Amino acid sequence: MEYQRMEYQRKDIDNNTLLNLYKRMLKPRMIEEKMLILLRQGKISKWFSGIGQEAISVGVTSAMTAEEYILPMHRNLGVFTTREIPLHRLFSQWQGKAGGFTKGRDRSFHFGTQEYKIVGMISHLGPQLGVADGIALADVLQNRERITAVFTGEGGTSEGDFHEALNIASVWQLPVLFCIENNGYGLSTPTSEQYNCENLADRGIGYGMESYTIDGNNILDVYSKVGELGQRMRKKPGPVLLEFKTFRMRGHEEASGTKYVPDALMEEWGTMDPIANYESFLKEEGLLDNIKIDLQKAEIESEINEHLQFAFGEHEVDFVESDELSDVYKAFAYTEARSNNAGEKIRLVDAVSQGLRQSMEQHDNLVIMGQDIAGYGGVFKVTEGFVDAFGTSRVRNTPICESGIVAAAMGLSINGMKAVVEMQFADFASSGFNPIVNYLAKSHYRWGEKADVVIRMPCGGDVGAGPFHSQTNEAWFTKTPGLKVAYPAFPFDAKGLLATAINDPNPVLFFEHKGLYRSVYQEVPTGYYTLPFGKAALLKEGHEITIVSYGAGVHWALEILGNHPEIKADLIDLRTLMPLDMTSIYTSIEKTGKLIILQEDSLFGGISSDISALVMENRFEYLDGPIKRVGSLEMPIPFSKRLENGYLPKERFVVALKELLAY
Ligand SMILES: Cc1ncc(C[n+]2csc(CCOP(=O)(O)OP(=O)(O)O)c2C)c(N)n1
Repeated sequence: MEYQRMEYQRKDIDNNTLLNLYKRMLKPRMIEEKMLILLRQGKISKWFSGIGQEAISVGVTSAMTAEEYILPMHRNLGVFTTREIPLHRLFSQWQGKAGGFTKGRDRSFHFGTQEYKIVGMISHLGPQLGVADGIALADVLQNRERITAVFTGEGGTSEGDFHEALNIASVWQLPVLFCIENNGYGLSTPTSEQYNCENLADRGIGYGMESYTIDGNNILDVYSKVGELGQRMRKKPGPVLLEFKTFRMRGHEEASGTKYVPDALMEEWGTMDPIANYESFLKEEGLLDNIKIDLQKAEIESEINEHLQFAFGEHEVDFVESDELSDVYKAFAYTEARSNNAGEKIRLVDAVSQGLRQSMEQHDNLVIMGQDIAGYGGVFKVTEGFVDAFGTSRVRNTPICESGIVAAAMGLSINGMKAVVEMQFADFASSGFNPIVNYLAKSHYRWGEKADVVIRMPCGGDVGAGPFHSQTNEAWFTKTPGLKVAYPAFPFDAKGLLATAINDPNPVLFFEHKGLYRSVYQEVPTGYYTLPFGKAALLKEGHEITIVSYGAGVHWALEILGNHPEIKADLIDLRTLMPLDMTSIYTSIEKTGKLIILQEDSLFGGISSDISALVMENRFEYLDGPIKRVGSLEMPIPFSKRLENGYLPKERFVVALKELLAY
């Protein structure tokens, strides 16, 4: 085929580098050609092709230093090969074998590796853009002169995550290279149905950032531009948006074909193949001839074959339940810290604030992020005065973008820091739900990467705040393996559990009941201390019945028991919901034979249902009556006081308690 001659400008690039760039593009191309054969033979399951887009992956990666993070997508094999990952590891990864990067737990390019400073995508595409922000922020805070590059297709730019990540990077002036690979189609959707502006790079103006449109098939344009930008961004941090124009020469994945792509377009882009054109250029420069090309190809081919044999020889991963379960969380050895200081009587909100402040003193790599948390001190004033103590680098006001900030917290963790994110109200975690349940929760299981992030969740009703400022949404998270969930009811617990949550490298959702913030007082040691997760507290002892609750429910139960001294009950405050202390519940049931569980949230699908099921399965023979669950009604939480009282379970609880006692 005749190749359209592309304009190559070698500038001051030496011959060695010119040839290296060629070899680096050839390698992913040849691997892909091999994979297409294996796919037809049924030896691999799926393939997302980057054929025709190699110049972007190779050009960007070659212009970066080995310690700088890259966050690639599903068509960026050239990133992995340019970072010189041994091919057999990639082959094992694609075959789901143990020698890959995920022990068979995730497919294709869905993995990261700290060793090669690559953080792979999750399927949801967009969240990794915010992760790049966090990685870059960690570099800036630790005065490392580095850039971070993150990739997205043009389809992915339609996600809100794209907007959030670019906006954050610009507001915070983070050294992130946002690389859009505009390859014409997102699955079958052409660009005309994806966005309505001429160039995606033009969006840079709206975000207040520099941006460029680059011929993504021209390796020297890519390499030179990224090299030049990188040099500047390392010295003077700030984001840049790059739109690489290219084309997807094969189907979205191999099975889906390209019927919907006009032939003329395929032909036109076929003449702009990044490797064939570059080959012609190197021949003209006198650096390459057919003999050298054949030699180069033979060398790569034998490397591919040798590594393929190795990967094919590896065993399939066996299912060992304990191995799978033990990798869901990073191992964390709880160490107890005690405070011998005399206590002072403080409110729950003060205890959270104190705990957070003392953790900031303990960990100088801890960063807090949230809306209005800096000078203003947060809407509940938990971080009041923190800026004076720790500065605005570590106590960061954020734009209103929960998803982007949760993703950025993950990026901080990947790059060696700790993060606490304050949701202004727990209700708004829905806007950051995707990265919490898909990114934070699954990273350790997928590729062994911790998510050292605590998300503070001011939650709860009985405050007359209506459907969007009163929810207690812990059940959204207790359902998701990989997350821990704390829900203290008292100042002493809140302070100690928060310190532990921050020490723990796993993601923790930390629920703080707004109704308790300023109504519950307790004597709390003034110094730093920790409390263990998974240990419930037995607040009252009695032989007639076991009451299990957490959060505000504990106080409702205490009030009712206070009004009814004739009821002899064990009252268990769970304190953390994941891990859940079933042992304390079982011990109590063995004594009382009756169980009632009180939760503030609407009943269906909540933790009380699981506690009930577990007791039925494991302590049925001790029960002297049916287990009772009491929760709010199956409806959104209403605003006006009478409606809210009707919704909440407090009054139904007394009735159910008496019924069960009389059973
Ligand atoms: C949130 C989400 N929605 C939909 C999909 C399904 N999906 C996977 S890739 C893709 C197309 C992506 O297009 P683009 O970002 O342009 O990248 P390209 O595949 O063209 O490289 C779609 C729709 C997904 N993975 N995640």
